[in-house]
Amino acid sequence: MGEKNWIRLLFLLVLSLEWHVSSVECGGILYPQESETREVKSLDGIWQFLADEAGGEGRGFKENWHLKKLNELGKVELMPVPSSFNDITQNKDVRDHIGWVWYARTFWVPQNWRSDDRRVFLRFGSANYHAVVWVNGNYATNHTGGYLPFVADVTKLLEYGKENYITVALNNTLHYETIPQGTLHYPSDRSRYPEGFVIQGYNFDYFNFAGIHRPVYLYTTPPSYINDVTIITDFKETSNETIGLVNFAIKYHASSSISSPSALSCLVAIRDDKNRKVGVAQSCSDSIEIHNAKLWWPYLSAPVGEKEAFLYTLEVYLTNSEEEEQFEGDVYRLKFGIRTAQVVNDTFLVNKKPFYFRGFGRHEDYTLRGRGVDNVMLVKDHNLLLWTGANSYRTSHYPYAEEILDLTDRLGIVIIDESPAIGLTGFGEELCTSHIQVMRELVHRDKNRASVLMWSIGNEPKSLEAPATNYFNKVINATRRFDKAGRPITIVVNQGFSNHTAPDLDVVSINRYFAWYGDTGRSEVIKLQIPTEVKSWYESYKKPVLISEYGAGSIVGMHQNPSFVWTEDYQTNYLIEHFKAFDELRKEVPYFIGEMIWNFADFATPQETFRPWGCMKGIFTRERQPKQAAHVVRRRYWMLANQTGALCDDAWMMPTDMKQV
Ligand code: BDP
Repeated sequence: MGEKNWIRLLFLLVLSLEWHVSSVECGGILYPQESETREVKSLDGIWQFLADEAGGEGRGFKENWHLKKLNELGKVELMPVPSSFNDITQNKDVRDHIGWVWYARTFWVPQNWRSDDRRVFLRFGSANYHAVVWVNGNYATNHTGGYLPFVADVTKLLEYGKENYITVALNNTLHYETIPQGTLHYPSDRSRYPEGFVIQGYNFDYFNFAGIHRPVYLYTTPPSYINDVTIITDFKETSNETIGLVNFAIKYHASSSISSPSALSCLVAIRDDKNRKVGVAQSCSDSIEIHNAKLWWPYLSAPVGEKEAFLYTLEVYLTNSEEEEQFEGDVYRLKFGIRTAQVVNDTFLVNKKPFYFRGFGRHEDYTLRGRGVDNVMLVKDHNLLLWTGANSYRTSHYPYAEEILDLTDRLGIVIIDESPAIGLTGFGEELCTSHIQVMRELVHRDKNRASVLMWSIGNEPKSLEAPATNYFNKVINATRRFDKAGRPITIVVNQGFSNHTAPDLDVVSINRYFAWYGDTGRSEVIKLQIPTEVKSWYESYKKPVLISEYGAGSIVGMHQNPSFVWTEDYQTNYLIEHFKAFDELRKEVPYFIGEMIWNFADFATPQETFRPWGCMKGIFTRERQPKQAAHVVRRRYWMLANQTGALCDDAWMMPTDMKQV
């Protein structure tokens, strides 16, 4: 089947289902949370899994698999959720599968969830890339694009006090109009290729993991419920205190039993880390001033005596009574930080102070689990980040799990939040519509995150193609409309823009691999080429410049002196040469705003001949053990923390083991 027919078929399949807008509408995507009025039940665990025929439309939709039990249709595999499915089974066809796969499981819904004063929602943190969901054989929802959450009201689909059955059909194919893009190729010469042989091409170098990657929850709300919360913060300094300004807007759904939506009102309280009320309002949209406010400072940058990453809680009561104690409504609590991020005079300011990014590009990539959320890996990764002294990373090359952003909010790690738009080409209308939809969903999910301080529209588009500038202007303008907080916006580029007309970016982020892909092994060029490059980008676009990627691969345990490519020695030497170049630039120009190493850890790539198994540019191995370079990076990042920290206090600005060296 040709690619066009396949796309049409997918389109028709989806249209033939009752298209449910809940997943694309913005609202109702608050993270499931228990409260006085809400219950949460996890559907994570071991599901049944069946891969459909590879490459085409498969049998599942034609044969209505959603009306049957998966284990009656074929030999099912055991599949953990959350996880990518690729590395779990012993079956090569599953690892490399292209097309539909089916997941199913049973679950119980308690009898006491059946009542007129409850609604039940089903929420997926993400499923890559196209998911269709049924509950007890009835269509519930669908979502396209992966990496972002989607939710469906399943109140009427559930059987209460009984066993229920959920089925998910998931397709991992990428097309020219999806974000990210891909191509499908079906070689037809049967003397060379077997029936069903399909090749999925794409413009990225990471393994195309797929599966139900993030937690699946059922949660309840009252019939009238809090549907969305937006918090925008600012602050002002007086001679003796910092006053935090917290603007908030609550959206709610009013049940049909309420005489009028205006019968509902909001009681809002802000609580500090000791659960003390520090501000209140009686409105669903207002501004609260917090006296002696504590700001959210990035890791290792809080002024002496202040905490990093201070978080407040916005506590929202939706009520139809005046009294909090007797309210009949909903309660939701959201953590937030008071901080600002702006680009002013070519400088990136956090809380009105210059911020220098020292960090990494990363991947959600773990042995066996692929991109599946895993608390062990999450905590380990962030412990390693703190150990290096890094203050930031980019969610290259897609939005990361909400559970990860919970940690960065808590730890003060600044996030450049990237969309899954990688390697874009063509820049047609349909692609633009998908891209704007992804940005809408991304901003909606992450708009209240203390740690998210810049949006990245995408990575390494073919930006020299003439329509790119206009295309990106549309996506950027849409993103500015979505993010009422006005965070700065970047695109990560490795080519310029045609006619030197950059879209309306705030920061130019560039990926550069001098002495790796070009002048391989000649690290002496770095200290010339890096400053020349950064200055020429600034001259062209007059925007602050961030080096968002630079790096060299190394095979752990491989050494050679004088250094040689792929050895740990070369990786170390290559990074040190960059550090010298960055220091020169930092002395010379104000618009050079940061350095991010590619990559934090080694990660899986597709099977290819020029890489030994994966991308080996990590300063940690895929098992999260340090390579030689990690120690050198750590020295640099702690030194930078000392130079750029708001106020230096040697007692806390250097880990003890480093002071002894
Ligand atoms: C850059 C990409 C990144 C790659 C890296 C590399 O942004 O995803 O992994 O190159 O080649 O172009 O290692």
